[in-house]
Amino acid sequence: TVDEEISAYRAVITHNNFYEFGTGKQDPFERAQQFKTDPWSVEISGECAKPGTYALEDLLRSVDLEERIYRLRCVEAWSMVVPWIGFELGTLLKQFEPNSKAKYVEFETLVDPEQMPGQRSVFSSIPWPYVEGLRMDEAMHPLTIMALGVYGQAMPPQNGAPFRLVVPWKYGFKSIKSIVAIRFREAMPKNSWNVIAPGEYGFYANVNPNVDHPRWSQASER
Ligand SMILES: Nc1nc2c(c(=O)[nH]1)N[C@H]1C(S)=C(S)[C@@H](COP(=O)(O)O)O[C@H]1N2
Ligand SMILES: [Mo]
Repeated sequence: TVDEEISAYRAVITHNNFYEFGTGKQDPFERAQQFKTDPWSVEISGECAKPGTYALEDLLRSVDLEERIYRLRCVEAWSMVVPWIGFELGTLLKQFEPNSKAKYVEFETLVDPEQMPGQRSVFSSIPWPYVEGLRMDEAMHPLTIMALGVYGQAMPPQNGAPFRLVVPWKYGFKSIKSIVAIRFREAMPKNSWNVIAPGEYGFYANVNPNVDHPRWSQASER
């Protein structure tokens, strides 16, 4: 829990960043409602003993769901307090038996231009897929969760159904949505926003009000 009031449900499900559905804050809410997330499979690869393509329901068989109330702070300096439903990422990753070369974990979002209008644009803002990554110890940290829902209900599509990462001490762009691939890597993954604007966004992206974004202050949040 956190020492702040939970944000309005309406705000959490209508003010989103999910560029696959457009760059406007309302675009994901308006355009993602028909997004198909069942069946869903996840490809596990890289430095581990049990790579493969797994159906989401098989991955979820042994996880314990719990509610975690976290701040989500976007690097744009707005934030929300969200009651997530999820499970510790570490409990999932251990199932695949990562080896000693697995220094990082890389995540990828679905690419499906038919369903995701933001991926159809010729002037597309991002090279798809959206990619994120964590150092292994960050991925195994008990505060790092995979979320399957908000406010006691299944994840709305605009918030990253069927499951998305939530890392409460990092800027929101690290918390990648609608994950279809998890890769154990020796090399540091090239995360999307670092590739797009290396002068503005790094890999670690830990929330720090004392370090301003090159174009705006991070001292406070809206
Ligand atoms: N695949 C994907 N994941 C994403 C994004 C995105 O555009 N695509 N936006 C990120 C950003 S910038 C933020 S702030 C959070 C927003 O999560 P929310 O819409 O649930 O508040 O999602 C992150 N995950
Ligand atoms: Mo963000």
